[in-house]
Amino acid sequence: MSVTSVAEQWVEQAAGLTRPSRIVWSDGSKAEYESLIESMLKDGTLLPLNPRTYPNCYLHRSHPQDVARTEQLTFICTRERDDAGPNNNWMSPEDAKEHAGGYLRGAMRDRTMWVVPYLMGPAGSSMNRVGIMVTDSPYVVASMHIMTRVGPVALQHMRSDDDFVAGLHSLADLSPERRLILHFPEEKLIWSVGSGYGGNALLGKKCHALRIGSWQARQEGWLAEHMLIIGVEDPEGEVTYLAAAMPSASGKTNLSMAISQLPGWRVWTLGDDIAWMHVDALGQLRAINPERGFFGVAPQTSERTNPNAMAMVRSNTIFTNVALTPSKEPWWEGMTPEPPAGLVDWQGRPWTPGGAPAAHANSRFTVLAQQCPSIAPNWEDPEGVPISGIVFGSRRTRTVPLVSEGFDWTHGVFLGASMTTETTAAITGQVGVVRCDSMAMLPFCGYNMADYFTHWLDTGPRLARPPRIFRVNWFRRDAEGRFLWPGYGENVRVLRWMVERIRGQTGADETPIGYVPSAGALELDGLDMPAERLRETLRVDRDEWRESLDETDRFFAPFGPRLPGQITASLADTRRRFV
Ligand code: OXD
Ligand code: MN
Repeated sequence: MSVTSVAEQWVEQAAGLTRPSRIVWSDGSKAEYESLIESMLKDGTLLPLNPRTYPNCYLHRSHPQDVARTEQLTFICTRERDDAGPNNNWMSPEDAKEHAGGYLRGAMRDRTMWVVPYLMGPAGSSMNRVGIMVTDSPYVVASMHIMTRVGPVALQHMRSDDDFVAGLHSLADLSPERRLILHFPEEKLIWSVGSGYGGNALLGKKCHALRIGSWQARQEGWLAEHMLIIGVEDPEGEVTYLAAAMPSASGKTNLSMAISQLPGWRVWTLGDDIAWMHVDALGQLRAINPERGFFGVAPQTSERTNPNAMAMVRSNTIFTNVALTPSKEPWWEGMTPEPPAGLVDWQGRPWTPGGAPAAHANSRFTVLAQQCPSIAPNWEDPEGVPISGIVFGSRRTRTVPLVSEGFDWTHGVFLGASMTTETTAAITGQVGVVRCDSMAMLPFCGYNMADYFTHWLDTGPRLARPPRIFRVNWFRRDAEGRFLWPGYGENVRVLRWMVERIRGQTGADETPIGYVPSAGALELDGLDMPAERLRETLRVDRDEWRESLDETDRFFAPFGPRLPGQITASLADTRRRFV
């Protein structure tokens, strides 16, 4: 299929507003990528890294005030305010367009407007979706090449003339005062102005695959989730697929690429951030990764925490806001125990140890998924993979045990809805502030989250064998503040317990919050884990939980009567079980 008249009209409209000097349709080819890189090297948007040790790798330094997602400037623009819900900032579509229209009018004057048709999901899959974005940022076009499938392949997958999510992106003047990230789910439309940062500007990712995607998923009966996808292979070679939601800074990318410390077991990577999940004709939940690459956080990635990621970023990678060594290699906090001498910080200034971090805390790498040594051979299977377990992560010093399993689908949805995370000193200066982040979707759900919980609850009965739902917390600490569980590759021991639960092969003890592994059920061979310490990692404490359930109650309150009765009932049942 060639460009449709609807798409052409939309591009004309976008050009009419932004007035570019030139319009170029992106073809997604290698030659196009190379010429984008060349032009960015010429104008200083990219710096070359050491071609011997980091071939085809580049460093991009963003505007210092444009380094992260800006949730306060992100809006869901539905006709009815309640459809966006208390979980979103809301603006009426008219106000939003008037406001942002002012920033966008003439914003591409003397610039090239790239038209980027992109496909989210593997070619040939009934679960994939098309977007067409326009942008005046070559960095965004090159990054879209890595993160999505760009070019004719996208247009070929349109199922009708208007079967695409339209995205208008302009850097404009990059001013935070004139920045807005707007979603119009009723029009399948995104407007993003004033930011070149990935989460704001690579429109396929958070804007399309999660915010507009979650809206479409509810209408069409599927799930668009902020989840990694992994395959856990047992010693006999059988693979069980899991999807997992984790709040930020909870080791999601690390888990998706974990190297098993448990002999005979291995983890296959299918995705590190987003899962689109559909119920197939047999009632099986199946997941695809809509993305083609990883846009991962660099700091704390190391040979110890994630050797697969370290290997995959050694070539063909765009780094953003990392520090630079004198031999033109990237560096970030946590990469090596000691910083190398002579670093230049993320803003290009000579760096002195002991001051501000050399790499920005949200510095990133952008790289094709196929470069990951643990990428699953079937990660682009158009049919997706069958999901047997769903995992909700918490980051909590106290209260939440290492692992537990929900009683059933409804209880599992409650576990996801009441997911919590704790801020660290690095984030707020105040340790231990507990926040609710339902299904890790709080910043990404494109509609009222009460309706999102209802949609999850409604999905259960459509499944022949609903996946088991688990909750994990790798971050519980002892009285001295030490982590109780070693984490990283040892987390595979927990994954193994999940797989054995799914297969009905292992035991569990019932607690008020769900099932926890019974004595001996977690494989601990080779691990220094005295019985007392294990008990502490799995302990369910009545007083801690009562406090936590009060927090959950406070989080649910703004949703009012729209909150599904089953969620309220699950909370009340949990309270009752603690009496
Ligand atoms: C991400 C995020 O970049 O969740 O994946 O912010
Ligand atoms: Mn994410």
